[in-house]
Amino acid sequence: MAKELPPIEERSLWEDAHKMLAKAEKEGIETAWDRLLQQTPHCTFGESGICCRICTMGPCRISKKAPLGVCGADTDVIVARNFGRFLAGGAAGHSDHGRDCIEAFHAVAHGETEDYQIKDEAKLRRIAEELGIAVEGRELLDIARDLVEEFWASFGSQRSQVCFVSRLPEKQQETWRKLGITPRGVDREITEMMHRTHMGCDNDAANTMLHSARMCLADGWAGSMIATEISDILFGTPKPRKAQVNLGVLKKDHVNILVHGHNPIVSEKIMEAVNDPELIALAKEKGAAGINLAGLCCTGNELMMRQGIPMAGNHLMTELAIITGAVELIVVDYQCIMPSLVQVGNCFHTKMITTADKARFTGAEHVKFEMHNGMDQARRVVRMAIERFPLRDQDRVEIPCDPVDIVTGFSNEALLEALGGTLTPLIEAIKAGKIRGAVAIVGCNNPKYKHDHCNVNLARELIKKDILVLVTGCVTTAAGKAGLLVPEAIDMAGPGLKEICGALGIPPVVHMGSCVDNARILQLAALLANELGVTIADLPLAASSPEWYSEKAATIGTYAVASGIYTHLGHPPNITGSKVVTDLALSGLDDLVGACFGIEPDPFKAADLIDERIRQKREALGLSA
Ligand code: XCC
Ligand code: SF4
Repeated sequence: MAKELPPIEERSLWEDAHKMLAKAEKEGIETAWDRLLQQTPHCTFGESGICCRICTMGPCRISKKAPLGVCGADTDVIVARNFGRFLAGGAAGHSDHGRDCIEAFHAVAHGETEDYQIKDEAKLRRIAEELGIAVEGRELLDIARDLVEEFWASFGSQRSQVCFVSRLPEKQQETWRKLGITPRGVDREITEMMHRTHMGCDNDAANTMLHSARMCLADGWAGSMIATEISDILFGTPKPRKAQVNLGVLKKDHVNILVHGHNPIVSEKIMEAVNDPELIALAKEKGAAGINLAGLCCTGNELMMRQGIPMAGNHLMTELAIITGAVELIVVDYQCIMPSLVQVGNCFHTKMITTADKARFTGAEHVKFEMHNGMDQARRVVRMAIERFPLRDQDRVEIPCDPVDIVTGFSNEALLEALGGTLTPLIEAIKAGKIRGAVAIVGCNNPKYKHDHCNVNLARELIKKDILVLVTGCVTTAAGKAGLLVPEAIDMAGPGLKEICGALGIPPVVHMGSCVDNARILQLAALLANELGVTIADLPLAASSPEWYSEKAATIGTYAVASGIYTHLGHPPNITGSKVVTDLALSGLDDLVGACFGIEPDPFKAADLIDERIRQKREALGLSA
């Protein structure tokens, strides 16, 4: 049992984190690392997934002495049910975010708001056409209304499959149909998971696992994909642009506002409000040089991808950002927001504002954002931040470093443009072995690891092996801070990758967005598979989430595997108490969907594991290893 915290340098890879952890210690402010120590050792029943709380004949814990729950459920059933519900939480999170995007799009299409507009008309028309909606000679809003209905239909169970399954190669659709895992409707699959895992329903672990796959596919190919496509339509499809990352993006002489959460619907309006000349004048009246906006986590990714707004930090940097003492206000929507931010804010003058009725925090102030009042509410929030500037104690402010430059904005549209309009140059580079494959490194931070050590080192090792790396979510900030998201990073890449990225003027590690934007990577995989006349499982692709923590990350991993993409995780989900479930995850799924999970905490060994997988896929395609 760990009795004390590791030294500060062992808790994070970064200087900005070290300095803020030292400041926290000096000022007696508790962080996630302190609380992890208090929670260690963790409950081993929970860790291996063999504690069942599904009914009140229990709770039941499985042991040698008591191998069955009161109802007779064994460890396999219990673990599969627990894991299914865990994944349901992740699918619900992304997909409810997607639903909020449809509501916004609905309001725009029906003229119910002036605060949101259609920014990318061409993308709206393109997607409508792709989904079989007539576009010729029709008004934009007419098309938009039809597209809204198409998206709503992917949430219920009105159709035999969600809309974007059509993006997959026919052969792969056939595999899913045979296995019975074609997702029918986002809400239907999540609800069915809750039903199946009620006491006395699905008591066959493998069968529950198959439904897990189907439900996660509904998230990837509908909930998340719809969120991404609508966000592009409403706020613009990302294009390559410069931005900056780390705590150095905060400014000592400015009013600093942080946006945290996931959905761009709130943060985009805050960004408009900070540029309002009246509010800038007010900030100056209060003694500030101006208003500075920075992002955290995924809403930070959304703003950075589209608008170049700087990123203050990823998941484990959120408490530390407040500890700079320079933040007037943090405005949040939902997901991955530690409740401790209220407590840390109370140690300073930092105010926390919540905006969604489904994510309120005791101790924070609630400013409800709705479609018809988004802009007014955003101005109100920015004004509150400005009013707090005079309360700041400048003697306690410490901005620990200078920001690092990055290039962001690689939507599939932008990637295609960089390639000259077709995938051919990329495919040729893959065939020639100059780019041996591609790996998406995605997901979170977890204080059980040295912060960002695995995220960064895995990316570094893979590009050395001529493997293109795509990043989203909290791995983005890690890669950015390590200097991997600029074209000059090709100097750290193998010769083939260096040549190709150098010719295209792109970094060897490409930022593709937030966590829902992993759907962009699914789409890219499908485009490549269709172009080559194979399935996604045949491609030299892999995914990895080295420092994951959330239900959503597990759901992403599961839809990646079910889509045919081998997925590495730094540590297993809480399933190790069941041999059936663990074997399925680590190998059995390979026979069914052509991919499985691999577990390895060491990033250097993980790079070899992934490299070996890519080697096999290349050989099967008749390409040099
Ligand atoms: Fe959350 Fe998306 Fe994980 Fe970061 S990467 S800690 S889920 S913010 Ni999604
Ligand atoms: Fe126990 Fe079965 Fe109830 Fe779970 S469902 S708590 S194993 S009796």
